[in-house]
Amino acid sequence: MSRLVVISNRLPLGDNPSGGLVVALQDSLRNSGGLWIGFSGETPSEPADSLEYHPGAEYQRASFDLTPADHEAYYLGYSNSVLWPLCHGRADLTDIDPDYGEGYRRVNARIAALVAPHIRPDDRIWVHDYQLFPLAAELRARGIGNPIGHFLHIPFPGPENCAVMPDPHELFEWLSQYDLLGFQTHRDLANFTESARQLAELIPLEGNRIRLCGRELRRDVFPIGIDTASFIEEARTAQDVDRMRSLTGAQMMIGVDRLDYSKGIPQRFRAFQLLLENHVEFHEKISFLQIAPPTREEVEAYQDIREETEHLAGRINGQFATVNWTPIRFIHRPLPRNVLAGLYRQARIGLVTPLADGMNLVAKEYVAAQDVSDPGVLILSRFAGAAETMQDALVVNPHDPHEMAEAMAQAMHMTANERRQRHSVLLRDVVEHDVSWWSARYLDALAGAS
Ligand code: GDG
Repeated sequence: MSRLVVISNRLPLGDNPSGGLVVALQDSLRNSGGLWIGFSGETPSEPADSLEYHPGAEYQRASFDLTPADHEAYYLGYSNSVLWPLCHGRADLTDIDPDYGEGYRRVNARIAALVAPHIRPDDRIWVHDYQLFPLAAELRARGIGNPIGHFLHIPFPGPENCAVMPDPHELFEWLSQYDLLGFQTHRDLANFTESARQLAELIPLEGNRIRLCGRELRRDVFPIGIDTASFIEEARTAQDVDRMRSLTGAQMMIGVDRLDYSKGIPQRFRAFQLLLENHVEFHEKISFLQIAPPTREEVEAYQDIREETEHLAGRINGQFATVNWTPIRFIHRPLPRNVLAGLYRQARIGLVTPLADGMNLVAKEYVAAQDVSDPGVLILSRFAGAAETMQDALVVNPHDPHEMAEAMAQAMHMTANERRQRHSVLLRDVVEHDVSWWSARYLDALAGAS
C-alpha cells in the first residue's frame, strides 16, 4: 500500500490526540506507515527551516512553526477574515487587505518547500481545508507529480461570494492542481461547479471528471461523519448525568458550538425568547444550556459576536428568570468530551441552527449520544450540511425565530413514540456513515483519480 501523507493547518499533537479526523485517518496512516504534517501552533520570531518530527503516535507526525507576521496574515487574515466569511455567506464581515493575500501565498509556498523534500514517489497526499488551497500548485511547482486530493470542510461559496475574493480566478487555478476535490454536500459541489463556470473555465466530462483551467481532475461529495461507536459508548458511560438532572428539574435544551458568527447563536437566543414570550407554560420547564468556547479572538468579528451573545443572554435571563430558574446558561469555555456526551444524552432538545455550516458534527454527536428508549429531539438548520441527510430532525430556517420557537414547542410536546421513530432513522445514518466510512470512500476515490 502506498504511503498516505496528510497535510492540515494544525497538526494534532499530544501523546493521545483524539477527535474525529484523527480517528478517521489513524488506521490508514498506521497501515501505510503514513505521515501527518501541520502547523505546530508555535509562533517564534525565527522558525526553523525544516520540519520537526514528533515521536509518540503509531505513524509519523511532523510540524512547522510560523512567524507571528505569517500567522497573522495567513491564518487570522486571509484564511479567517477573507475566506471563512465568504465561504459562510458573510461578505460584509470580510477584511480584505493585500498583505493578507500575499501572506497566504507566501505561507503556502513555504509549507510546500518544507514538505516537498519529504515526499516519496509513490505517496498519496491528502490536503485539508481552506487554509491550504494553493498547496498543490506550490507542490507541483516543486516537481511533485503524486496524486494530491483536497477536502473542504466548510461550504464552497457561490459565484456572488467568490466574486468578492481579490482574485477569484486564482482560486480555481489553485484547485485545478489537485487530482480529487472533495466537498461535504451536493450544494457545495453545485456552488463549486457554478462558480468555476462563471469565474474560470470548467468543462464537465464523463462521470465525476471535469476539465478545470485546462487540467483534468475529479470532484465528488463526501459527507463527513463522527466516530460513532466510541461516542455512543462515551455517552452511555458518562458520569454525573443523574446528578445534573436532579439539579435542574427542568427539561434541558443544549447548543454546542465554537463561538462563531456562522453558528447562529444570537438568532437561537431570540427564538428562545419568543418561545418564553408565547408559551408561559414552559416557564421553569425548559432550560437552555449553550456551550460556546471562544475561538479566533484576535479577529474583530469574533469579539463582536461574543459581546452580542453575552448581552442577549443577560437580557433574556433578566426578563424571565425566577428565584428557582435561569432560562439560559451560557458556558464560555470548552468542557471535557465525556461531560459533553453526558449532557447531550440528558438534553431533551439538541439545537443545531447554524446560518451556514460545512457539515456540523454536533448534530451527529447529539443523535449518537441519545438513549434509544427515550431519545431527545434534534432541531436542525436547513443550512447545515448535515441537513442533506438528516431530514428526520425538525428542520428549520435559522433566520426565522417564529419557526424555531414553534419547533422548540413541538419538541417539548413530542410523544415518546414519535421521538423514537425519528431518532432511529437519524441514528441509522450516523452509524452507517461514520468517519471511517468517510475516509475510506475518499481514499478509494483518490486511488481511482490517480
Ligand atoms: C469544521 C466545519 C464540519 C465544541 N465545543 C466543545 C467541543 N466541541 C466539538 C464538538 C464537535 C466539534 O467541536 C465542532 O465541530 P463542528 O462540525 O460543529 O464545527 P467546526 O469546528 O466549525 O468544524 C464543520 C467540520 O469541520 C468537520 O468537517 O462539520 O462544518 O466548520 O466535535 O463536539 N468539544 C469539547 N468541548 C467543548 O466545549 N470536548
